Amino acid sequence: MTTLRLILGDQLTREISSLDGLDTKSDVILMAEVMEETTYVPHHKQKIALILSAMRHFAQSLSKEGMQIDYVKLDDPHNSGSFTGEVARAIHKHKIKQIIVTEPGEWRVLEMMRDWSTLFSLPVEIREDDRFFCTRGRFARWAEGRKSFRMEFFYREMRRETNLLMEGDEPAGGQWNFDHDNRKSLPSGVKAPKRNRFTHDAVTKDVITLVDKLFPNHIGQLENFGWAVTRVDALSALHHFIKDCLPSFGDFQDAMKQGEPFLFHSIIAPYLNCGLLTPREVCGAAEQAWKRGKAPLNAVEGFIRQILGWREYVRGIYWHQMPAYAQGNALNATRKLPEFFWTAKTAMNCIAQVVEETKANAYAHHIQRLMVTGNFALLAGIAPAEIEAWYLAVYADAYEWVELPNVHGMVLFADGGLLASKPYAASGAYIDRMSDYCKNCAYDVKAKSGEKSCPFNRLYWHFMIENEAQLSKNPRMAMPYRTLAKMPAERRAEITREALAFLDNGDLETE
Ligand code: FAD
Ligand code: DLZ
Ligand code: SF4
Repeated sequence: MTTLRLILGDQLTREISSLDGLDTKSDVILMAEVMEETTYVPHHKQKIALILSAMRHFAQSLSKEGMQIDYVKLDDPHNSGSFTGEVARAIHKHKIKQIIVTEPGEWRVLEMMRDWSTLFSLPVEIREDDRFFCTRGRFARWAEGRKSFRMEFFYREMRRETNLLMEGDEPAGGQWNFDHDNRKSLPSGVKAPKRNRFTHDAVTKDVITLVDKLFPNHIGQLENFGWAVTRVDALSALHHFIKDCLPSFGDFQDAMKQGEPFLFHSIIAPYLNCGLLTPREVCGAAEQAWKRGKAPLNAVEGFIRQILGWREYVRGIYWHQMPAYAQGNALNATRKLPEFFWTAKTAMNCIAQVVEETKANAYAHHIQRLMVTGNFALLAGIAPAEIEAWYLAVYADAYEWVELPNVHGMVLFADGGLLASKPYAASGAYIDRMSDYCKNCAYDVKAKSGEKSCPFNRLYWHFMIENEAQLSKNPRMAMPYRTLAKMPAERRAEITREALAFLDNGDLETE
């Protein structure tokens, strides 16, 4: 019986469950570059190039192992443009009797796959994606009966279950979390290490030419494309991080510096998410660095928590809550996304820097995403769907299962507090403390009112006023609401006037 095994662009690992039990003589592996996936949001050019080049390299490596690959390129004149269309063509071409696939990372694609059995009158086996530490069933058991979910408790269970950074039943170093040692701003003498980026082979060059031709209007530049597109190079990126960056990862995890897009971050999320690296090997490598005395515990714990904790937690929430999750809008945010999220043309230096770096690298680190662009979207009341589509498009690591909970839950509080206990709202003072952006800005971060006052200051109090009914009862918001309660009515009116002037008329440069 001829079996079709479909491998998606974010399933590029030899261990993917859809390959279990493969019969190299009779089975056909389908990999398809399709327009639907390259355009369902206008992905960054580097993201498309990374996925297509990694897909082509992966297909070559499977082919060398003697597997039968049906690889469909984006510019193939017969390409139907969708997964469903390509599966249909493959069924016809290879006289397929059953389909095996690993569950996709996005609800949208799962819905598509669920129709295939009826559509093609064939058995379709959708297998679990066992690359994650926590299965969907395991997360559902953890979530059962809880009104709100908190990452920290989930993370401790994951530590116990995986035995990562454990000494018997106790966490290594006697604490689960070393964040009080982290979160430093970058002192002037500390230099970020030079990062190893990768040169383009013939396959990548072809893909870059194709992407340039087909997606001229998508955001981003391809000149400085430096992503790894093979497992060998992704492993080399991991080892470079463990050796040169991990020791300082914890200390400067939250720091931002103009002209230093990567600092001590790993830049491996795109590889984890498309399958070139596995979370188990990454966490294992970090733990080994600590065991060998090459990296301190605060750094290693902080790093492992991002993967074993946050990454698994947001995936759990995505699958537990979808499809309703995407529809929530707890703070009734309705504004359109300003054009400067695409162009970087704004007098707000922090936003301009982050958007420029995003365009150049398809990358921004967590605090830039959360506390600069995310914080702005929260304070300005940008409609969830608008800003979610932006995040899904612009980062090389963006897939809905990980992007949506981060944006909808962590950044926008649009789930009403299911994922985070309070909104991460902050005024300009936070950005000033953690970065050097403010000293190069047309706005004055210390000013609370007036045309030149930092928009984050104006929008922060406007956000508190606008959402008073919803948020003032939250015990974790007691501090700002105590201050607001003491504010004279005239000052409240001034805040509203000035915030609306900014939101409705644009900032200094765009007026
Ligand atoms: P590092 O800072 O080196 O962290 C190590 C790894 O931990 C990352 O590679 C990633 O796999 C994991 N990780 C860290 N934080 C998170 C988190 N909050 N959720 C899930 N995994 C995490 N991450 C994505 O992979 N895809 C996304 O689409 C995405 N969208 C985001 C949107 C917003 C608004 C925010 C605030 C965060 C988002 N993140 C996303 C999480 C995080 O910002 C990125 O994983 C990280 O910046 C990637 O860079 P890095 O590999 O250098 O990470
Ligand atoms: C993101 C992406 C892009 C841009 N292009 C393709 C593609 O052409 N073919 C493919 O198989 N996968 C692609 N992907 C990744 C898919 O969007 C991803 O597999 C689904 O969203 C499920 O997570
Ligand atoms: Fe951003 Fe305000 Fe600082 Fe300017 S002053 S960089 S707008 S936080």
